Amino acid sequence: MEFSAEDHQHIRYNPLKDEWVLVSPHRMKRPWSGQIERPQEEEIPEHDPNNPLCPGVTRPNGQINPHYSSTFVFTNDFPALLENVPEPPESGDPLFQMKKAEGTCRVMCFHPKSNVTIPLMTEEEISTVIRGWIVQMNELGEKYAWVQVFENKGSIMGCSNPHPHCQIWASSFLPNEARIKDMHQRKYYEKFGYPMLLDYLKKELQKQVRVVIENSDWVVLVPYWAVWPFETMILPRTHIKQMTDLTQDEVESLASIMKRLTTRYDNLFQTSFPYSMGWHGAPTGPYKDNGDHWLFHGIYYPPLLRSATVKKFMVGYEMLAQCQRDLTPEQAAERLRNLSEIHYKQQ
Ligand code: H2U
Repeated sequence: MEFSAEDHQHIRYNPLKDEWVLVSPHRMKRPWSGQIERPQEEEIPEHDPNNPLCPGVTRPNGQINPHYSSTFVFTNDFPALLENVPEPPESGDPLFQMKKAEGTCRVMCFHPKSNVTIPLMTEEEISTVIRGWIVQMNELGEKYAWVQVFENKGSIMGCSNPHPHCQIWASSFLPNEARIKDMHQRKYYEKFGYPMLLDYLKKELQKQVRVVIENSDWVVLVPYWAVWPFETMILPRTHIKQMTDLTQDEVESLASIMKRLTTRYDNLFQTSFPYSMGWHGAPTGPYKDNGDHWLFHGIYYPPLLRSATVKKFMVGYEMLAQCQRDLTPEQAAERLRNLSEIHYKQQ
């Protein structure tokens, strides 16, 4: 029998993280009798006077949000990272290591209206969000090693508030994902003299099997090593190392491709598509170097697998052995390619 990646199980390598994923495409045919998620709450009011992220609302800590008309950033009232804390003592025992962790956490509201998600925003509004991220990256990146901008969207992803927003966590240390990706991109650069992800993108553009959409500056693809069913990456065509390097044109073209991608996501199962997404780029602050091995990129990790109500669980084998997927990345890319860029709510 001849091997076909669409039919036969195999493992694939992720060079960014030095990890493997098990791909089992034959399992796509199995019936689902497990958990069905409740459809997400679709009818969200434009303004809720009890929602602490809305304009003009008094938050539980007594602070009053301004009547903001575009984006609004504030320090998280319940931050996981604080700025000034005592340092733990040095430990000589390799089995009991602690290190200092300083940082700050912020919340950025994307839009004054609670029912306007990224795909429903205008490109200009999304550009304003990206410019807001750049301001935060510039400011926090002066001091901190890593500034993680991330959006948790949908209650299925643990998002506690339907108002469109993201979080920004800045830390004195490199978190695991950053540290591992930094290490493997650096090794690749030292070996081949070229950034790993630019090499990867060149090859994906030749193959065209996992590319979903493109514009003059950006490419969206389902990575060869994707673990989530409809996981995608947004990659720049040129050697951009950090979000703060973007030109005005690149901000606008990024806003455009984000809108196109998230519209396709919403159209896939005709639902406000849940995901965790965020941006990775060269480390900052005390960890900043020339960053030549880095390519700035966005990552979307959506949990839905078959419908608006059936999600992929990362449990069992994933927790104890390694990640596994049924749908191949090529099949996922084709599904996403075949979708309309007119939002189902606006048709
Ligand atoms: P998530 O929905 O992604 O969990 O983000 C909401 C964040 O907003 C959460 O981190 C913060 C929470 O701590 N928050 C405030 O800082 N103040 C509030 O009054 C409500 C929520």
